[in-house]
Amino acid sequence: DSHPPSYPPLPCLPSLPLLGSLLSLMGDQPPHLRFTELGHRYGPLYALYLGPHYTVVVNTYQHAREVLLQRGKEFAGRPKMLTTELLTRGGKDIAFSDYSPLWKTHRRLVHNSFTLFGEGTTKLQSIGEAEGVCVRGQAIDPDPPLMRAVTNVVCTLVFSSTYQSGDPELTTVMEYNDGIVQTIARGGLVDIFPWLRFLPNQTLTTLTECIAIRDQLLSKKLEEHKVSLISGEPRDLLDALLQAEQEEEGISDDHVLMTAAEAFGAGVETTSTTLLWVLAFLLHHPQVQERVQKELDEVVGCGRSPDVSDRTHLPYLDSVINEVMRIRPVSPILIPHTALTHSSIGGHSICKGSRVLVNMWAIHHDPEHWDQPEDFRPERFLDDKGQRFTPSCFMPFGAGPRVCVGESLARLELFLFVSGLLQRFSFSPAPGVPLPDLEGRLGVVLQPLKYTLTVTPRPGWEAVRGRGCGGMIE
Ligand code: HEM
Ligand code: PLO
Repeated sequence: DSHPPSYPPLPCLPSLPLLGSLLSLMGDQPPHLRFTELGHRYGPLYALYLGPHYTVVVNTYQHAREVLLQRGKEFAGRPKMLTTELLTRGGKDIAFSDYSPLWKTHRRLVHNSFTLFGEGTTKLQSIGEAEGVCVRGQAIDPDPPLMRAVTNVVCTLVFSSTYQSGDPELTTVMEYNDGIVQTIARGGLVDIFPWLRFLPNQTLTTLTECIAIRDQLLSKKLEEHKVSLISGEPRDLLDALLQAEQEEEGISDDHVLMTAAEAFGAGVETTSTTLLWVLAFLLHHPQVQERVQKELDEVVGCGRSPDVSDRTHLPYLDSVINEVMRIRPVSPILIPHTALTHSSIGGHSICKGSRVLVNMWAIHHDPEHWDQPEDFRPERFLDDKGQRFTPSCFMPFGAGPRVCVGESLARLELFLFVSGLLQRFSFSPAPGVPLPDLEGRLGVVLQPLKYTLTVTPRPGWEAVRGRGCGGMIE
């Protein structure tokens, strides 16, 4: 298949030498909304130039299925971008690594290790209790305590360590992480025109500093693990990777570090962001919160914490989590894909090396597939018997060869956190403070803007402080 198939080319946005179609993208609108709107003007499948890079934008479920599933392997490449090359030491990770044998190995190792240490074992069971979030009735910013709780879970799986609130190492982790999130791969100009790195550039300075702090912390963890590793008895993901380094060809310390760091970064950022969206929507929809709590009271009661085995009996809770991931996908345009060979989408030829952006936002808001897509309606994910129902055009984790490796872990974590929180607490808007903005801001993930809320222990849970809770204030 060395020749492009002879199908008609795609409609292409107007483009200038050097700049490409960047003029059409200028404005305040975040890319996922802009791409959706351009789809209304040019048709749902079109191409544009991001600087020199020919980029295809996919806005419908049909075409996304071709790219991710039917011809998933042909579109499983990743472009090289300056910021992610810096972050991953030249693609020695999973998410930003091009299609390669090592990418496959890393996926398998992370997947197996999460199955071993996360899902179905006791390591995660206890998070509901250990990380329960406590408060007194004043307005608080839910971000730091949620972030700490989620960081601890992921830290347990990756490094076997947990942090008390106020631990300086935890503060360091949260700070460098935030710095990376603010500067990495935001469709920023240095990723389009790498020569801009030779001019003074605040994004790159911040990113480089944060990466240096991350590297120092990681090297320490790596050395500690190397000393204490017992062959055949991995304690966590880092052990599993180190063991693979000894047994398999081609894995270096750099690969181990980058893959562990990425699982850590992805685990923390995505889960905490989704939880913030859940709480933001519950503040707007108090009746949804009440219905989740009613379901929890009936199925779990208040004598014990919800655990994995309750999940099948809590379909409404699941539908709320799904509806949040539909209406505000944390990764609205996934990660850019590239065509590894000449291929086609929707009967149009796509040349090898083309970049492909799958606009999951447009798919999750497509009126062809969703009735009143802008409304928050968890019942979409239930059938008429109140049982789970998942429309196939719901793909918050992507699909195919590049599907999120953390999907089942993420789902389990979201379930344990949301059920644990709503069993014990009610969340309401702080008096006199506006409801959270629901537009959000697109960085490397789609985050809600900062907001505050009040937390009230539910009847029976007033004395919950002092029972090992994480501490939402204090
Ligand atoms: C990739 C979503 C949690 C690790 C992805 C992609 C999406 C996604 C959309 C890109 C798929 C593509 O490019 O086609 C989410 C969501 C999460 C979540 C919505 C939680 C709500 C996690 C967690 C981990 C993780 C907990 C932990 C390790 C990864 C990795 C990739 C990835 C390593 C890259 C896969 C590859 O390129 O082969 N995720 N994710 N994610 N995710 Fe997640
Ligand atoms: C988050 C900040 C960390 O310091 C580094 C990091 C690693 C992996 C990235 C993650 C960040 C953001 C969310 C990403 C994840 C890989 C897959 C995930 C992009 C940058 C998503 C949602 O696609």
